Amino acid sequence: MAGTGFFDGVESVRFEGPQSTNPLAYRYYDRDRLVLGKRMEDHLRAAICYWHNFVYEGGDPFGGPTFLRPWSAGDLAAARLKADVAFEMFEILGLPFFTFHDRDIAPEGASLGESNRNVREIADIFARKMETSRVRLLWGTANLFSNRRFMGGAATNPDPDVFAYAAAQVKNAMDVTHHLGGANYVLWGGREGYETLLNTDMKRELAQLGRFLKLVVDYKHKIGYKGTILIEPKPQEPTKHQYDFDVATVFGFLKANGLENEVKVNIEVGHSVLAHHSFEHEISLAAAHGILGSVDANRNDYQSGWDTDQFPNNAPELALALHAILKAGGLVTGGFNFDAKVRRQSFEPVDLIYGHIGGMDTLARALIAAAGMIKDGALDRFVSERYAGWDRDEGAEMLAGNRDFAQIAARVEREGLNPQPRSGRQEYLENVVNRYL
Ligand code: XUL
Ligand code: CO
Repeated sequence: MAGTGFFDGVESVRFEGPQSTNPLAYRYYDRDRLVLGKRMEDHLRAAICYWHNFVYEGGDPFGGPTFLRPWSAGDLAAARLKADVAFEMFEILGLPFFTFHDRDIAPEGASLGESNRNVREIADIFARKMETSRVRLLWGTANLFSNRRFMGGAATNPDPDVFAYAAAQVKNAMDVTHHLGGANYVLWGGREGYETLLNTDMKRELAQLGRFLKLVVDYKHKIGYKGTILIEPKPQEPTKHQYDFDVATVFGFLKANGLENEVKVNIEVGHSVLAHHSFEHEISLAAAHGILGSVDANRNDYQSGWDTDQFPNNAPELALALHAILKAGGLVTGGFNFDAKVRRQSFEPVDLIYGHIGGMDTLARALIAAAGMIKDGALDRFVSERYAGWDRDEGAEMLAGNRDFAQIAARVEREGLNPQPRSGRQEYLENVVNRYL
C-alpha cells in the first residue's frame, strides 16, 4: 500500500469467519451478511473517531506521550499528514464512517478566524478524499473544553463573551459538518457543569445552556442541514457535575426547552456506567422517549470511577443493548462510533487496528445474538403478556383517563377485586437470553 507508510505491512482487514486465527481479520463482522433482512454494515454503521486514534498520544496524569506519532508537531503540515494516515486507516478497516472534533483535525490559530480557516482547509482535504473513498461522516462536533478559555464552561460560562466565542466555533463546526454530508452533529457538554456551587448560579447556567441549544437548532434549520442534532450525556468528568448527566436528565432539559422533537441523544457505554446505569437502561429509556439517536461504543473499567474509553470486548453485555436497539427499530441517522482508545503501552500503529477489529467483532456477535432473541420472540411475548391487561377493558379505560379515583374505588368494591401476584420469571428470561450468547 503506497502512502504515508505509517501502517506499513498492514493489509486491508477482511472477514474470514470464526475459525480464522488471523489476528488481522474479522471473524464475525461480515458487512454484507443479512441479519433480520438488513446488512450488518447498515445495522451497525460503525465509525472510527479522530481524537483517540490521531490526537491522543498515550499521556496519563503521571507521564507524557508514549506513542510518538510523526504528526506531533501540531502544525498544518502535521494536520495534513494526519488526514492522510486517517484515510489510510479507514481504508484498512473498511468501516463506513468517521467522526471528529474541529480541534482534532486542525491546529488552533491566533484568532478564531484563523482557527476556522484551518479547520476548513483540512475539511476540504477530507471532501476530496471522500470523492474516492467509501467512508462517510457520521458526525462532527466542536471541542469546547480543551482551551483554557473554556475552563469555566462554554455556553454555561459566567462570561457572555465565552458563550459568543463558543457559538462562533459551533457555527463553523456545523457548517463543516453540513458541507461534508455529516449524518449528525454532536454536542457533548465537556465543561458544561460546575466544580463548586459556591461560585455557581445554576439557574442562570441552565438558562444559558437552553438558549445555546435553541441557537444550534435554529441555525440547523437556517442552513437547511438535515442531519440529527445529538446531545451526549455524561454525569461527571471533567467537571464534578455535568448538566447533561444522563438520558433522563437530558430528556427533562429538552422538554423544559421545547426541544424534545428536535434533539436526540448520543449514548456512550462508559458514560452510562459512570451514571450508575447499565448501557441498555440508557438505550431503553431513550427509545421510550423517542430520542434514541446514536451510540458511542466503548467499555469502562468497572472499578476505576473514571472514563477509561476501552474498546468493547464483552459480547454478552452488548447483546442486551443491541436487543434494545433492534426492538426500538434500529439506529437511523446514528451509528456505533468507537469512542475508544488503545492503552498507553499499545503504541504501535497495528494496535489501533487490533482495537477496532476486536470492537467490530464484539458488536457483530452482539448483533447476531440480539437478532436471535428477537426472532425467537420469547422475551417480547413474555413482556407483552405481562402488560396485556392494560390493553383492554378497565385497564385501557384507566390509562386513557376515563376513570376517576371514585369510579375506580367503586368498581374495586363492587367486583370484590383481589389481584393475585404473578411470577416475574427473571431466571427463566435470563436462561432464554443465554441461549443466544
Ligand atoms: C468525552 C467524550 C467525547 C465526546 C465528543 O467523554 O465522550 O469524546 O464523544 O466530544
Ligand atoms: Co463520547
